[in-house]
Amino acid sequence: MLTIQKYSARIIFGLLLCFTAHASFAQFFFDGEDGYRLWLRYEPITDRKLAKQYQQQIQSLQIAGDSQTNTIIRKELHHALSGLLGDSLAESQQLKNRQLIIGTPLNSSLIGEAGLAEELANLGNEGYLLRSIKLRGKQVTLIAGNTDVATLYGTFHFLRLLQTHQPIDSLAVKSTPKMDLRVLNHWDNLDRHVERGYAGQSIWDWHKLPEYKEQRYYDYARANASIGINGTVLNNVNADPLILTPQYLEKVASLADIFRPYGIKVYLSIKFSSPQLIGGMSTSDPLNPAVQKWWRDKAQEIYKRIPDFGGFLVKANSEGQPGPGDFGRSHAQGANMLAEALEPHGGIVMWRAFVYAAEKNEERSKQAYSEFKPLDGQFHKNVLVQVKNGPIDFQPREPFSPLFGATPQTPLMMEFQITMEYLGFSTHWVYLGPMYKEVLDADTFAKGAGSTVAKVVDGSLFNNSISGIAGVANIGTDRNWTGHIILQSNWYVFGRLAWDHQLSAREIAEEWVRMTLGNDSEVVTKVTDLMMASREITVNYMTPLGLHHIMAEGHHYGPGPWVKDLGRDDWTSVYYHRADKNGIGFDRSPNGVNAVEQYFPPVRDLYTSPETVPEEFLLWFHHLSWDYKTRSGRTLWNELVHRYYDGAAAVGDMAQTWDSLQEKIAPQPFHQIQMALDIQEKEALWWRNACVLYFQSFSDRPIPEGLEKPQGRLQDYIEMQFPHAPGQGK
Ligand code: GCV
Repeated sequence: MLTIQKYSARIIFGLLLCFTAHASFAQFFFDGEDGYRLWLRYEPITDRKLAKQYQQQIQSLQIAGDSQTNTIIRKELHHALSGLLGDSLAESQQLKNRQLIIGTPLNSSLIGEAGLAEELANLGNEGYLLRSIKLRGKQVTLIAGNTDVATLYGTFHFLRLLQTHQPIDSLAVKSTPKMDLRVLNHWDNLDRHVERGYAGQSIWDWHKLPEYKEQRYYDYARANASIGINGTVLNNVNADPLILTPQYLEKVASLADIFRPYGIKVYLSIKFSSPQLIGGMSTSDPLNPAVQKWWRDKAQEIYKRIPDFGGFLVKANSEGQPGPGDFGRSHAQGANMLAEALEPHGGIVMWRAFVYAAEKNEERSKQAYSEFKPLDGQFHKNVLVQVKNGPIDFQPREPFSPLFGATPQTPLMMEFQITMEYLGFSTHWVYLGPMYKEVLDADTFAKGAGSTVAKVVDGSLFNNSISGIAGVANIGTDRNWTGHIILQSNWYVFGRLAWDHQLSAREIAEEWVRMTLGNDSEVVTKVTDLMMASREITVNYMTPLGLHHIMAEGHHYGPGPWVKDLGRDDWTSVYYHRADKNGIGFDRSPNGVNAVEQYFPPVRDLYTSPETVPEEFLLWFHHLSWDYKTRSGRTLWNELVHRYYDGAAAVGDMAQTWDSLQEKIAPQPFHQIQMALDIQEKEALWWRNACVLYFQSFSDRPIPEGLEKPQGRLQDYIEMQFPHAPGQGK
């Protein structure tokens, strides 16, 4: 019945669209496709031949064990298979032909018999095998791992194959995660405001916890488990000390209980001055024995409530946050004090390297390296230093941070931003897979060629005993979780790359499209192509050729290349682009602030000269004349303007391609994405016009031939105000 209603609604919608402009009818359609189900939709496989093949290959289930995780596996499989194939499958504890068998060597004798002992021995606690084999004369499919959670991961892998219409008749998959810690960082405040969040409020309803457990918490855990995310930092790095009070720890424990069977550990951001703020102490000096004891006691209190608590994330001596520097101590001394408190319980410290201070008198991009490189070797074993992908702050494009590769004795955790602080909030279609890959695949040359950032982060380059990656979440209470359905793919690609950074951005995009928008080949090809192009398009209309940090001040919404005269130079735009009548760009070569010296040769040498630096970083590392000849043969001015125009025009093309898919995408997602593209098109033009007019006021050169004049007056752009733009820091 529901299905009939759904399809009639689609037909009526289609008819109406024949007569009506697209913007006016969305509110009438409730087709259930509101984005809430993310990539776990399990829509019926309409290719009957394929559905039949799957049905023949899997005729019954045998799921070993009765732990909470086993129950989750059971429910997920029944839900998924009845959605995909229209039938729920019977479970049987007897071995049958064409059975799907799921278990560990401990809970399933069949897994023990399957001759997989050697392979299982190398899988660790999270890896899994998917195998098509003959067992006691029966043809079966196995999902095997050493733990229940590993088999949950294997189950989601198996379901992904079905959702993306892959063959399952001769499976020989072995999969282990490349990083140990695969963690989301929520910048969520206790009042539910999300710093740099654009998808509604925080999903944690602290007020109603611990008793009231929203369905969303379980669905969040499911979604994370489906892509292998195994940790979550619940609160903002600009931390509220109250999170460590008994009142809040009780709430944290209730979330930890929900997440545990999904293999997800809970972590907390802490305020370094908590001993003073909530402990009644007169100092938070990490070398003070009473302070050390306070943290030891606090750790004990936490582990009593949450035996598998993950540990602490710390933003210290950064952007006004307290830290060990306030007491004349180093970052290592601060981190180690916390590490000692957590160590007996198996917890870890993720200590952020995002530090820069006005009084340092050193260019901002260099400061994290200068601060942390000398501390290499001084951190305890259970400390990871968490480094943002680039040396400044999650810009649309940055070179990789020179810290990657520079600290052989200190495990470095990658910090990516999934939320779109500098990339159009939640209305710009920007798939971040290519950006994450660009950074992970970059070669640091720390130990010669092939020393990629990914190998630093996964611990293989320096044989670190622990490794990790964090993504600043883009999740909120919006029905579709991320404000824009396409941006769900950034949560997805983060998790998939955290598990296996060797996957390509394209294959992950395609997988996501198939699961989220459908397997129609035109949809898959066109949407995947749009996703793959989207990041470069945005770089072009926002910050081409290595420009950076030219967003509006504070909220970072829209262009603000004119921003100057703030409390600190390195918060302004003019500090970063340095446009004047002679040219534009930041000279970070040896003739300037010499940031290139922080990279290993030959990267250093490549970046040193404008002739050899990759053009996408030209103005990041060099200040060049407006008439400098770029690789296209155009002058720098003309090339810059062309990039802005190309970027803005490409959004119009994206919108057209999207429109061509109208018949093939469910009405709600289609319409929502269409409306977002309208906004993006408008804002891309805003970026183009404002930046070109502003930089023209220095270059004093005409708009290149063949391009229309930018619309509007520069002064009007400068005067635009958005006091209530979402996501601002408090
Ligand atoms: C949570 C940038 C953001 C801040 C954020 C900070 C950080 O500066 O604008 O909102 O604070 O990075 O990563 O700590």
